Amino acid sequence: MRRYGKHTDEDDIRSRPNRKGNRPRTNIRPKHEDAAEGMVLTVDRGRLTCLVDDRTIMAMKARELGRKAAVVGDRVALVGDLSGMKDTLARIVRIEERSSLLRRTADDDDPYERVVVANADQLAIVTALADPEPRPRLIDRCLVAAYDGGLEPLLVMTKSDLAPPDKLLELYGDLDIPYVVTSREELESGGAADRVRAHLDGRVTAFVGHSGVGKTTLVNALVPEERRRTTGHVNAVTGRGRHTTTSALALPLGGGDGWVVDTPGVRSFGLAHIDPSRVIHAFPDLEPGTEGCPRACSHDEQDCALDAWVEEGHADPARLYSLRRLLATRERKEGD
Ligand SMILES: Nc1nc2c(ncn2[C@@H]2O[C@H](COP(=O)(O)OP(=O)(O)OP(=O)(O)O)[C@@H](O)[C@H]2O)c(=O)[nH]1
Ligand SMILES: [Mg+2]
Ligand SMILES: [Zn+2]
Repeated sequence: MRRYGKHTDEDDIRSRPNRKGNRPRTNIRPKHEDAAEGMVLTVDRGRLTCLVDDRTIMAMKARELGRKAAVVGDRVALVGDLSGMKDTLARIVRIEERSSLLRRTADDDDPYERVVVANADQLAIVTALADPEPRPRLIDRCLVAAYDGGLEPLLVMTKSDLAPPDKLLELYGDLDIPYVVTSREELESGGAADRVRAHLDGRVTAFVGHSGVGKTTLVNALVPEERRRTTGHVNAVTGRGRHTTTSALALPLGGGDGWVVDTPGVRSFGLAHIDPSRVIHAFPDLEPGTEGCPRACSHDEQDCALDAWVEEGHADPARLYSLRRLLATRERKEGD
């Protein structure tokens, strides 16, 4: 996997301008060839906090980027004041190509697409076993968004001190998706962080889920306090005195070389941007069976070839059931 920010070899960045001697001579200088490489840690009203080498600097988007917006996890090229000193502002002149993109819409009719995070390789779908109640349809939607965006899913079930995980495990235990169950007690002993961390090392993991499921609690258990402090993130305090996350924030994992991205709680995970025909790509074990399907088969209709194919024993029937459930959830309007 690619290393970001802190893990980037500084010498590598500094020596880059010298390397142009190896390239054929040309009079056309690439724009901003002396720009520094950085990673977007958080975005707050047009101000982006970026990690450049070991410094946290504030930046804004340069006019030349037009309507293109940088999001958390983006690798960007920065010019201008890169000192990171108070009241300085660098300019982001380029957004590098993204390896993945987690997107959602507020609901399925919403044409406005929100990019949640760029360049994550894993999506931790966090669900509380109680308070708030688990919402399987929201989980299914997050799964579709993960597969569609090129992220591997991880299920995290929190608050097992309040309710047992049995029902959810019945639904998701056999889907070949890694999962972790955590409790208040294990949070305090450090056991929860250890078991989640085992899935995070060397990867960029975005934590998503309904508000109050325990995403920030978990992220805080995974990232040592001094690392959290450097980004100076401020969370809003709700009327009930609870802290709720208001913007996505990338943090370097403690005791490993991965990244975790905490995100604000969502009510729904709209999939308006996702073409249902792409959902099948999340099921490589079923995909060969679609060869016998009628043209433009939804894979959720009478003539779909998958039923016969699975009956012949080419794939686990539970997988077809799972595909159909995801396709059906895509059609529903409600997020829960
Ligand atoms: N009983 C119990 N409570 C937990 C557990 N994990 C988190 N909590 C509590 O759940 C509440 C919400 O936790 P947060 O971490 O703020 O939830 P969040 O998912 O970040 O919420 P948003 O930022 O609003 O999306 C807090 O009061 C936590 O102390 C758990 O395993 N068991
Ligand atoms: Mg939070
Ligand atoms: Zn089909």
